[in-house]
Amino acid sequence: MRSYLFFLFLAIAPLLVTNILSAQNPIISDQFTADPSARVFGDSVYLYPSHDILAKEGRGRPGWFCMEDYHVFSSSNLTDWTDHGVIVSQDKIPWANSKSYSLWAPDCIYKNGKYYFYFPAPAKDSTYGRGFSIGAAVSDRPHGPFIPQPEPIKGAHGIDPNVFIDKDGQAYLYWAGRGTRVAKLKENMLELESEPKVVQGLPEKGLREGPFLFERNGIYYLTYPHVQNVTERLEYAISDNPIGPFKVAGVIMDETPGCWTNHHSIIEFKKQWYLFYHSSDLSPHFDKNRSVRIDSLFFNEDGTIKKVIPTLRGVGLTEASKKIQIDRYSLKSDNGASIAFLDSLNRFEGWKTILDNVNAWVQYNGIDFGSKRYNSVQVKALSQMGSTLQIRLDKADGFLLAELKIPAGTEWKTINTKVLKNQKGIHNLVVILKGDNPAEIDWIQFK
Ligand code: FUB
Repeated sequence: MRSYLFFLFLAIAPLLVTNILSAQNPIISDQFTADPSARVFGDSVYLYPSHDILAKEGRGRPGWFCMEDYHVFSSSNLTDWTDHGVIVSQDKIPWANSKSYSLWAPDCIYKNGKYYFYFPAPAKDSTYGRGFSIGAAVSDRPHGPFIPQPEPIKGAHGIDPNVFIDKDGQAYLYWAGRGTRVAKLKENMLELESEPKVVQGLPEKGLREGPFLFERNGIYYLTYPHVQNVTERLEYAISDNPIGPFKVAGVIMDETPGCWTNHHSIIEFKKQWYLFYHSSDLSPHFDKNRSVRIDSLFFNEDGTIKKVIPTLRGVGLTEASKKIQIDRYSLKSDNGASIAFLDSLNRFEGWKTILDNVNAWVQYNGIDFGSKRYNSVQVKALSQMGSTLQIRLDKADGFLLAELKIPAGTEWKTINTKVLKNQKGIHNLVVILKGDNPAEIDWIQFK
């Protein structure tokens, strides 16, 4: 009976810690997340990021990276993310230093009915060598529970593990450790089958870390953050072989202002390619507390990758019946439109849009009205002197969907207004300030 209850608990544990988040960029807004390794398992995307926390005396090294555990998140639409809770923590890894607060960038892969989660961590004693070792934890399900192996992987010293399984079933482990390294993995996915080799053909100068390999149409893309100038940018090299030699092919994403690191993964999901990366949206003045973003990625005819321009809007559709956070805009007017934190002391509260010039606007793309009837729209807004907003469809001079008056006051108000025409399908929205009095907007929602 006791063992039955134990297995029942294991089965329902992930449900108990589930937390559903709805987001644009950054996609996780209730905690810091970094180093995103995204994987498609079944018809969902699973996200295995690092989990940044703020170091303080007695917990990590203040001013530096600080991570004590890993969460896993999943989504079937790239907009609504479920947090399945902690899957591995530093005090549960038999070989790791339980006080290092250095669980850096992980990865996860599926093989023969099991999910293998790879992560770097400093070992608790020198038996395993100095610096970071790479370990694995195994589960029957993508969201765990994951059981860490008793020992790290022999011969894999460094950070940022990434696993690729080729069409013939051979698995390769890549990592960063005195150069970008690669070795074949044994069938058991837990031991190296070949001596680690330094990958040839990558830039010689400037720090390189976070390798991520994928294959498309017979081309092997080795993608990596690299400090070519001042901070990391995402670059790639190509080969006809997963172990190279590679040829540098270009830049995927330029340096991100305000965040020294970048770290990424690339997946194809429902016939679209996506780049997962990180920035410091929720911690603009301290770039060791990062946040994961997603943007679409496109290829040229010849297989080269088009540069990705980071957006706030991110990817996926937003249902009209949900709170539409227009501060994650797709476009905005040159003058009079800006964003700010709702509460600078609690940035997890998110952002607001500020319109303070007549005719200033923001545009939010990809709202799904489906086939429901929406008769009214609600706006949470604040205007000290009182102002008028227009909501237009698709473009700044598009159909006037609603006009609403925000009464003067210093408190946030939720204003309900009739929608002038019922909408169906997918549209963009433009929110425009009419008159001279500034307005702040938290969200918009159709009823
Ligand atoms: O998150 C800690 C380290 O920062 C990662 O391992 C690197 O890739 C960089 O993102």
